[in-house]
Amino acid sequence: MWPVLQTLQQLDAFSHLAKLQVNGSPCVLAKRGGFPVGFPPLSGMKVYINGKFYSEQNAKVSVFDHGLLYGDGVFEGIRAYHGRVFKLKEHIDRLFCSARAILLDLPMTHAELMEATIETCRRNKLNDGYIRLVVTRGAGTLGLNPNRCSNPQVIIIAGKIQLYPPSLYKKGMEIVTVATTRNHHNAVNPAIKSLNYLNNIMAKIEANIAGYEEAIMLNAEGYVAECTGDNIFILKGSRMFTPPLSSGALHGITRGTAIDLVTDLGVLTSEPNLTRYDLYNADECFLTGTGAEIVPVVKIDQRVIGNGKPGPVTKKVVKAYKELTKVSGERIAKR
Ligand code: PXG
Repeated sequence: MWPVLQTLQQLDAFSHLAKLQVNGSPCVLAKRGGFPVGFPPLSGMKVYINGKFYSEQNAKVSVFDHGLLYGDGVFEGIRAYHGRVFKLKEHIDRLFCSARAILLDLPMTHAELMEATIETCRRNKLNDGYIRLVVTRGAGTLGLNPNRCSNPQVIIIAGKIQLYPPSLYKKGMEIVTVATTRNHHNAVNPAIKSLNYLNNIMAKIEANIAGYEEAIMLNAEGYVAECTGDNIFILKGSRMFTPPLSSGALHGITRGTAIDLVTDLGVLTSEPNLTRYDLYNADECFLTGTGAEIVPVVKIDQRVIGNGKPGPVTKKVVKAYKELTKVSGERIAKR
C-alpha cells in the first residue's frame, strides 16, 4: 500500500525516489535531480488577458478568481506547427462545449477566440509551440456561488512544452494502471476540460511514485478510460481499438486525428469497452494528446506489448501525424 499523501510537500518524504528512472530517463519525480522546479525564467513572452497583452511579470488574475479558489473554469491545450495553429477550430469548439456544460458564458465569440489565439502566437513570434487557452469564472466572493462572479478571464499563453524526453518516443513508454478512478460522469464529467484536474494529477502522482511517467485510469466499472493527459489506443490483429467516450475518455482532438490517420492506412478503429486484459494482449499500443503527441507504449503493468518495441502501425501513425502537422492548420502570419 502506498501511503496517502495529504499535501504535495509530503512528496519530499519520497525524495529518495528522485533516483528513479523510466526507460533509462529520469521520471518526473527526478525533477529534484534534474528538471527545473518552479517558475521558468522570463523570456519576454506576451500573455493575452481579456483583449490586452501583458509581460510575464504583469500577467495576473485576482486571488478571488474562482478559477484559483475552486478550479472553476475551462481550458484548452493547443499546438502550433510550422507557422500554423493545428486543429484550432476543433479546440475552440470543445472549449464552447466545456463552458456550456458548466454554465459559463464565454465573453467572446468563436471567431474572436480563434483570432485572439492566432494574434497571441503572432505577438510572441511563435511558429512552433504550445498554446494554453484558459477561461476562468472570474473574481467573486469567498463562497462557491458562481453567480457572484462577474468577469470571466480569458487568458492565452503561447509558449513551449516538452512533456517527455525524445528518447522515450524512440524506445516507447512503460505505463502502469493506478488506483485513482476516472471521474464519474455524474461528478465532474470527464468530457469537460475544466480547471479542476486533481483527478488526473492524483493519478499522475501515483504513477510517478511507482516510477512511471504515465498512468492508465479505469472508470468506476473497471473499464479502461484514458491516461492522465492522453487517450489510449491498442492494435490487435488488423484492427485498432480505443475506449468509447462513455468510458470517461476525453473527446481528444489527437484521438480523432489518429482515428482518421489509421483509417487512411486501411485500419478500422472501433470503440468497445476495454479491460486491462485487452491491453495486456495487444500487439501494439500508443497514447495520443496535443501535448504528448503520439507516444508508443511498450509495457503495461510489466506486460510486454508486442516485441517490446514501438510497433509498425504505431510508427506509421507517428509519421503520418508529423506530415499532417506540416500542411494543416490556421496560418499565423497575416496574408
Ligand atoms: N485526456 C485528457 C484527460 C487530457 O487532458 C487528452 C486526453 C488528449 O486530448 P487532445 O485533445 O489534446 O488530443 C487530454 C489533453 C499534460 C496535459 O501536462 C495534457 C493535456 C492537457 C493539459 C495538460 O500532460 N491533455
